[in-house]
Amino acid sequence: MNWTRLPKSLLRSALAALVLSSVPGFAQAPAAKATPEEARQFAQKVNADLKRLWTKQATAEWIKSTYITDDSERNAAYVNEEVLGYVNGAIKESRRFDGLKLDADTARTLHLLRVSQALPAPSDAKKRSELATTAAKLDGLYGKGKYCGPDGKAKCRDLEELSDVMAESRDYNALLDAWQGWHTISRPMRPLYERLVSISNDGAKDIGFNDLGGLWRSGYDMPPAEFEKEAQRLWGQVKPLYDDLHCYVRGRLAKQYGADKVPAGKPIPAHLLGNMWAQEWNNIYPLVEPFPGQASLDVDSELKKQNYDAVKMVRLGEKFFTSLGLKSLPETFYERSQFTKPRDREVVCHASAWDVTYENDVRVKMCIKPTEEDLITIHHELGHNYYYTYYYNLPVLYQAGANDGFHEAIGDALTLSITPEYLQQLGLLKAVEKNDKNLINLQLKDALEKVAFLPFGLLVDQWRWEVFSGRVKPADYNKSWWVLRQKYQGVAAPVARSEQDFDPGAKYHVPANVPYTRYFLARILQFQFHKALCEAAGHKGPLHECSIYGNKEAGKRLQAMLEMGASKPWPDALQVVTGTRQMDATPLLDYFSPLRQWLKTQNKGQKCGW
Ligand code: X8Z
Ligand code: ZN
Repeated sequence: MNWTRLPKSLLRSALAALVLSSVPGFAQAPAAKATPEEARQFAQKVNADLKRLWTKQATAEWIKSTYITDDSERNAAYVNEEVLGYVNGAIKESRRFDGLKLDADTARTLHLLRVSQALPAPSDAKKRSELATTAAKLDGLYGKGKYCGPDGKAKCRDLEELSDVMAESRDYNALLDAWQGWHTISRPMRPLYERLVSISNDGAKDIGFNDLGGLWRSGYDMPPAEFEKEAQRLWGQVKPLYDDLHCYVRGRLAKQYGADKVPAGKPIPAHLLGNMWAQEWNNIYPLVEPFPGQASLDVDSELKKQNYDAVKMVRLGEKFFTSLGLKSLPETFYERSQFTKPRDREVVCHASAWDVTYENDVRVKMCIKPTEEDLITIHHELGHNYYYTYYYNLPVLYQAGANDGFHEAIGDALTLSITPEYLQQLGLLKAVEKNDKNLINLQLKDALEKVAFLPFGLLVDQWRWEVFSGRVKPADYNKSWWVLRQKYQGVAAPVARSEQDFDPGAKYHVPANVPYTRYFLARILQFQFHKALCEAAGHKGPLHECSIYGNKEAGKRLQAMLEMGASKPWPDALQVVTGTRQMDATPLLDYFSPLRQWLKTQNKGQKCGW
């Protein structure tokens, strides 16, 4: 969950921030004149205290997420209260050192402390407790969400089952039923979410931010307003490519479902793209395959045929990392992880990676199925685990990504090296001849995952930032969500929506309060990493042909960045890998340049846009 630290990510982010103030042991008001040396000692003590407290918290959260009961929820809530109380007190006490000239590490540590929580609570104990309960309820509503048919009498289906329908069905009405069904689970979240926004905004103000969005945007080593512009700049770089992909896919969907259902020049109905949130479109590849009849890119059927089980898939993922000269994961990783969905209890299936003790007690929590999508997610999660495993010797406040987008990008960057040749070596694909048609097929398949995601990655927090700032009022929560989904993604709700609905809540990270811009950044950063690692590996030729599999030089370069954690501003970490200090979508655009040209010819004469 944090995914920059789930455990840190969700934990620290969402929960840890809950109990903010009034902590015994921390002075509430500035006392005697503080010195830089005191600040240094204070930072050290906070790191030591937090390691103990976060370990306690991650332990309780792990148990809760892998065994959801009233008891495990209550147990986790107790610990969260304790941690949140401590963190709030620590932030307040740290203000004694405002204005002092501190050494770089102390200053950075105190800054990281201040922005470490995604859900800050105000000082008022009653509000704090309401916030904690509200956050837990929202989490629970999502985790236990099920749809039992329009009349409530059908067999109840959870998100995993409904997502299978979204991925596999080509029946317009079956898709609509699954989509509408899942979107009913978030209706009861609306009043809770409204309270969450109001109280956590108070909490953010309490520690000196304009609102919670301002706090979230302060984690990027630049002023929040500048970061907002930075995100828009990156979006501007990739939007033309997204628009081309959108136009082509819409044309193909019109052939499948009819131009009355998918009209040219209009947004695409959100339930036809193979994914509950239309965030990644890889599941509809067979419908949009540019050159049918070419070599198959279907890895799923081989995984099933060859009886790949979860552990075998995870070992395969780990082998990619060790092929770069990175170390093996500790044996405890295999003993303690949750790889598959247990049959006898409720668990949180949304994939996450953890270091429970902040000392290399790394784990993943997943409900793995033998699909290519899950194989990719395994690499994504292992990217988090490898970050953990290389920075766990740092003080805990440095045990995080250079920024949260970095943490999300590591595993993904490696998956860009999962080429057809690599899959052939593994026996997961038949030989794919190198020719233009195969290349376009492959690039389109990649783009359905990587490029299609970009606007969604951006808009989730565009919506929350507006909600937190008060520009969007509760009476317009749902309307404003669809305005943004249309504006950025060019998708529309397949049936009329109203303010009875709360569609943002049907996406995990909203009720779980996990910031989302990290995934947008990661989709861009991973191509920068890939390009730089390919250069380190001595690759010559087009970027899309590079695989760093087995290359130790690339591994060394990556390791150097992982070991830094959050100890330096992110441009320093980016420089270690890429030699540059700016986030930049040019490598992504280079990677997809053959596809881009092909899309342009395909779309000629089409009515693109929406
Ligand atoms: O939540 C995740 C990961 C855990 S950090 C599975 N992702 C986002 C999502 O599922 O919405 C990865 C891609 C985007
Ligand atoms: Zn992640």
